[in-house]
Amino acid sequence: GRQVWVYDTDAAPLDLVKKVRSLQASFTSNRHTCRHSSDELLRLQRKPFTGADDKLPARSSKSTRPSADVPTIDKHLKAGCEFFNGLQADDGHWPGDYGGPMFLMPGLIIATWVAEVEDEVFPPPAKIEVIRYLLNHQNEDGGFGLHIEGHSTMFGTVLSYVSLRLMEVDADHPAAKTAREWIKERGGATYITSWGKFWLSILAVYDWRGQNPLTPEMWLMPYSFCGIPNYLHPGRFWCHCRMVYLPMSYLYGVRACSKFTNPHKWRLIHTLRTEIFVEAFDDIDWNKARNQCAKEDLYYPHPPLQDALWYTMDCLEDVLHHSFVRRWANEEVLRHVRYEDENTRYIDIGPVNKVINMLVRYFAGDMDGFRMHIPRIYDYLWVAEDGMKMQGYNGSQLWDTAFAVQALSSTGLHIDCARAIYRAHTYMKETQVREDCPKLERYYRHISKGAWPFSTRDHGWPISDCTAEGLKACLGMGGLLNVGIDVGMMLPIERMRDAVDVILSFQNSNGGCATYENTRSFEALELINPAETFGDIIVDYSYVECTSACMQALGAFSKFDAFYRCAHVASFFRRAEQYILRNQRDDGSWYGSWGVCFTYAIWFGCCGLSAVPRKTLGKKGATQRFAPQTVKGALAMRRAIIFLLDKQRADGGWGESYLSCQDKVYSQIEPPDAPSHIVMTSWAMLAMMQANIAWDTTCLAGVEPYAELASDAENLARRVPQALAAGARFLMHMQERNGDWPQQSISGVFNRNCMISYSQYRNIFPIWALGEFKKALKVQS
Ligand code: LAN
Repeated sequence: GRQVWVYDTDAAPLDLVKKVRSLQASFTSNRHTCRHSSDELLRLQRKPFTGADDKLPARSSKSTRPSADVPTIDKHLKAGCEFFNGLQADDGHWPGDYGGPMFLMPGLIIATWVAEVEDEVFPPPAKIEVIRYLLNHQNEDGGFGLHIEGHSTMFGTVLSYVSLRLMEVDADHPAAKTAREWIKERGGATYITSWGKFWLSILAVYDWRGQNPLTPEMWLMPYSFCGIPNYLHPGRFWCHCRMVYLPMSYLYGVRACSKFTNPHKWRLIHTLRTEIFVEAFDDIDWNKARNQCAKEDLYYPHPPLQDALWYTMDCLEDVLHHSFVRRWANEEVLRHVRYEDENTRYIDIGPVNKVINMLVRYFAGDMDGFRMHIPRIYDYLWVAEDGMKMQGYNGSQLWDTAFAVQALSSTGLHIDCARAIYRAHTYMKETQVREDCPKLERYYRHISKGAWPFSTRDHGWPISDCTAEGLKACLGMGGLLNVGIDVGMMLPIERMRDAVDVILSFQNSNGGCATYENTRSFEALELINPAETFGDIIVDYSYVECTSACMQALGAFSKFDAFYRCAHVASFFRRAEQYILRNQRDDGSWYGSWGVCFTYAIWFGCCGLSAVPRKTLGKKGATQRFAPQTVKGALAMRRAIIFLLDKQRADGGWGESYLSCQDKVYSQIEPPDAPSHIVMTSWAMLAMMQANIAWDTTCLAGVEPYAELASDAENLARRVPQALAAGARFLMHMQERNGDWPQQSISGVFNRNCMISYSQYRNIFPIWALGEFKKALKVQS
């Protein structure tokens, strides 16, 4: 699954050095035409893959849209699958762009520059693409966002500006000038968020005194004392949060910053110090700067309690910094950093700790460890039409492949897709994690044997819903035995049971599942979230998406092996269903934390509820009825469908804006007559079809307490198929002539406020929704 871009020198007769120079000096951004969501540019990227001529007729006008009948759908599905299967890599996964956040590339640029390996990591062709990327994502007002579609923020602008300058872009370059103006108009770089302050301190263009304490001593606290859990211990934080603050605390603890022997570099640092602040560097009041943050960046403002805490810690810092405890703490932190590096084969859990861990090894003088990091940098870099970016992970390989298998299987085009499915299955099998990491407790790790990660086996961190989707995809192979996948190739039952063990282990006391681990502390801890731009990062909470995926996997597994830990599975379902029901909003929707947004979560909500095994009441032969908890589920799904029906747009599709995620209120893509979103249309359709199947009204008619359900049934039974047909026609209408679908606005999210691209979704989900819709039509006829 490893994805590494290599520059093909034979294919580029250009004088690269000259080209870099010209980019640095005068290249004007083509941002107005080269946006992430531009259809035109994506076609440029995708064309070479297909080799096939146009398979579908030119896009028709609204009145003559493709009709939603089985032969037409089949034609579109065939074209869609052929195109999509052409993108599959030999090892069975679908490589793709997992960019979006804008604060990742600057971290890497600063780290490589400080550790003096920038020319090795960014040779001239890479440099061209990095500059292109940064310029392409500058906003019209001169600033840069937190992510590619976001409004300008101090965090994005200062870091991107500094990156351009480290890439030797001239200070007089129009992009640099406008960015600098943006920064200065808003009070200068002291208003950058705490993570920005961290990066600038490493670069020596900011003073560590202007940073709230990142005390490494927190790692010396006991995890629990006398059996009483210490809920403040970092080992109880969400793994992404703790793995970022871990190496940060080391670098803070030793006040790491660039020590240059190179006069050219020193000069640049001094120039930067004059460029990004409004006052002279030596006049900056660092104590005041500690808590400054631009209003554009503020998503989670510090509560006063937090400021009091940092103030106290800051007073303690003078003592701690020079004490033996600091050395002791740093050593402990270093052990954790090494453990993380080694157990992820130097990929590390994410793009932020990857780069900071690398710097820790550098500043600890461990040059062997540092060098081990270098080859794994490329796993994070991706080249697309907008340039070279640092991705949000080392890829989304397993996640996309698991969905792709389910989508392709739904089409019924088993012969056309046999090879792709077979190869994908191989990838799934290879990627399942086969063993736990060593010394789990010592390093606060959860079990991983049997789990699937999000990307590759080398990365290896187990995730609840990745395990669930992985297991679902592997189980689905059972239905494809007649198309070249024989029983011997199936994932062995012991390994499926390992996956079930992992899934069961993920359930929290509230019935839900979190992401990588169980919830280990309380929501109140969010009060000490110091990252102003992100929400809900301190604790690993339960999520509707993760819980639902686990329910679906267990549901699929229990059809296959009904007796394995069946009591535990039954109790899992009972509690998980309660969790999902409790988290439904009054309007019938669920809030989505990892995709945009309500549409995504409603899909999961409905799939989770419909996975609950149907218990029937009454004697054999008599009218069979749902067990009460399942009827509650049916009612909940009905409310969700009504919510979706209300949101359908005039063109037949659904289109939710990323603003839903940050505002937590449903918002439509603007303007109202803009085309709907193919991915959200697919999620909405999948949700409605899922709910419809599970919601078997005939069982309920005449059953007194549930009469409400049956009463409205006819009305819905008419509206839902119409809505589905309109959705299907919209999806087919939007398809490109070569079988691809256009890339539209961004559809992934994390920590409420930062968006992330899932570039395979535009093929996977329309195929899946059309596949299921075709099945539903066939059942009907
Ligand atoms: C991801 C990507 C996958 C995602 C799903 C599996 C889809 C989700 O259902 C559970 C959460 C998870 C695993 C997830 C969590 C947050 C991640 C790791 C990311 C969105 C990819 C990048 C992001 C990570 C936190 C980015 C680094 C930024 C920090 C604030 C540390």
